[in-house]
Amino acid sequence: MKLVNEMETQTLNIKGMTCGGCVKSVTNVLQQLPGISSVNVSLEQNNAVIKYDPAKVNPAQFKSAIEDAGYDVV
Ligand SMILES: [Cu+2]
Repeated sequence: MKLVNEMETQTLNIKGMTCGGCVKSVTNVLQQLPGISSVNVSLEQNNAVIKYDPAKVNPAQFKSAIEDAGYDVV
């Protein structure tokens, strides 16, 4: 029997996004990580909802990717 990997969802609050370009930057850096199923970044809510495969990526990588792009995770 083959088990499908269980996806997990994490929401991160982000500080420093001011426009659609910021949303795109954050979305892009997160999508470049391995094991990402979907990324939904909201400027209005200042957050990112990330669906990922915990076998392929460590959630700590989300924070450093966002910070490397110049934003803060709060
Ligand atoms: Cu911007």
